[in-house]
Amino acid sequence: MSHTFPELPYAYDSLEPYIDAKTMEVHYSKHHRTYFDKFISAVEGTDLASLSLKDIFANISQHAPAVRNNGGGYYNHIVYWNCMSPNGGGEPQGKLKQELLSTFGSFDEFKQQFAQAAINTFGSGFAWLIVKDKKLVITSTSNQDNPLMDVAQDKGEPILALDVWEHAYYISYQNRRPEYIDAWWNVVDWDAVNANYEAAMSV
Ligand code: MN3
Repeated sequence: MSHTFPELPYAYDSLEPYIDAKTMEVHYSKHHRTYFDKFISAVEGTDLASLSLKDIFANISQHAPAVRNNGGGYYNHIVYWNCMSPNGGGEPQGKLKQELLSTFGSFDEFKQQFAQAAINTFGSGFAWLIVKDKKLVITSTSNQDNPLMDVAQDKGEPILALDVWEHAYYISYQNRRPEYIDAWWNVVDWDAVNANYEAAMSV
């Protein structure tokens, strides 16, 4: 298993005005890059070097904090980047839309519950939409944990990630996390989330 640092799938300034270019540049080229580099250092020369991230996460409680924190940071940001697009926003279509409606009653109700989970995440962490036992579940994790980890309260396959670390929004929004979340809906790439959903359901 070889790990690579992924390209950002769009330009730093392409999510403006919702997420500013400076935030994206620092977040991707500094924060994400550092998680990746430290993850590689933590697993290099160990038995973990040949394992997939998912296999590592499945037993994360048995590994060093550096693997948990940096492996999580490496993976979580990939999901977060890939769920956003300059052409995002609007509403989901396809099978995901049907499942969101049957689980939450309406798209607005889903958005409210997801935003609340993100707002209520104490300190640094992520809000997630996951597929757990073929059902959609909203959950959140602290620091760089994620729902693939054996330590997670709700375990499942992540299909949508929202980074609520202050580094994700502080330049534009300072302490106003709810404003960042409101803006973020405008860049969510529902086609990508729907694809994640269909992939998770076909496992
Ligand atoms: Mn981050």
